[in-house]
Amino acid sequence: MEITGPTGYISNNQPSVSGSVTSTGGNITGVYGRYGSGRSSWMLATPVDGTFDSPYEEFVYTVLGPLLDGEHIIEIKSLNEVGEKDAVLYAV
Ligand SMILES: [Ca+2]
Repeated sequence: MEITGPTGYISNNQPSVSGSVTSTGGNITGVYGRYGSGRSSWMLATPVDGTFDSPYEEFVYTVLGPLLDGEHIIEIKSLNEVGEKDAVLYAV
């Protein structure tokens, strides 16, 4: 499974992370994001094509509320049918 997305600093206080996931272990069943030093609960990202149901999916994850200025970590994970997980961190 691979996750790609933007890197670097952005100026939006309510950032979105977008990217794509390719699974070699069956269909993708979900892509989730969370953020913050205490880590919010995992929230389902939005599938660009409407449903997480195939081996390749594009997603968009937007944080729930505005972030304070400064550096924040957004964590993205994906799950597939055989239970494999992958995760990546973004600094914004
Ligand atoms: Ca799909």
